[in-house]
Amino acid sequence: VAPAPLVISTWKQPKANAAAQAVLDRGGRALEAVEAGVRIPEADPNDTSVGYGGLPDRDGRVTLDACIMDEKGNAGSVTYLEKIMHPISVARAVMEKSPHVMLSGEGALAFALAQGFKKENLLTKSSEAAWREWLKTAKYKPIINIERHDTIGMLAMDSKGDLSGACTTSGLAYKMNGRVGDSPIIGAGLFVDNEIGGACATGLGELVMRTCGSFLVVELMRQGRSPQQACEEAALRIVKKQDYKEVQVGFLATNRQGEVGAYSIQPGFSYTVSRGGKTEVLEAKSFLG
Ligand code: SD4
Repeated sequence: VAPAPLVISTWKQPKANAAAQAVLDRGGRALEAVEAGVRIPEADPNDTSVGYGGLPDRDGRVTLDACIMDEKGNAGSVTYLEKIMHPISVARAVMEKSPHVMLSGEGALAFALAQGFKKENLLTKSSEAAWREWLKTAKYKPIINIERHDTIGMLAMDSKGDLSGACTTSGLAYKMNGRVGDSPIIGAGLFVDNEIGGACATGLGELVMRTCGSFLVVELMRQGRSPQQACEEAALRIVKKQDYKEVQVGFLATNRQGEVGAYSIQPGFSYTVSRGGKTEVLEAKSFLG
């Protein structure tokens, strides 16, 4: 199989992959592809873990985290961004049009508005209803493998063999107000090094942040591990030190040769691979599988 073009994403994301693939098919950059790809779940009100329709924090606020990295090692990120449907595009604007890597909260929103993004209400009726229902017991227990389409992390390789990645989420439902997860943190939720490969993570961000998960996967590949071996070792690093029994973390990675690896703690982590005109949803091997 030719290594590129290639699109891989966390969870079952055939529509997102198709949007990214379309960019690569017309010769576009991997960066353009991952942005176009993850904008699909961001705009989907039925995806309750990303963008519009995302479940709110415990105060009823939808707060979004996203980051993006290109083949030159440039990076952009937004955290705790409210009222903007496409945080990934704001992250890209931070990367390309600001002197910074990460903007947060009100500052990120002001920057987005100055860049021409529009303010929108992202809390759908059904997400609001779910939150009101949750308030009755108000027990915080992150759910494993939410509906099998969750936070999206996406990596793409274009026809030049260049790699880019994107990650976007509304974070964990009913998190504390102000909580930021792994997804917008370069090296935790996403890392790309064009010389080696790229990795992204999904699941309970606290576990990923404590181990710089995606950076670790890329560094393990640098030391000679295959993407599969690297994802497994990064997950093992987590289970050795942290309480993993009832939570999920999944890693997904590719190297420059276009080999793909995925591994999770709990069974049920699916991922989507598009290459050579074919898209497949696969289930990762898991520690407890
Ligand atoms: C977070 N890692 O905010 C995200 C959530 C996620 O699958 O990936 N859910 O911690």
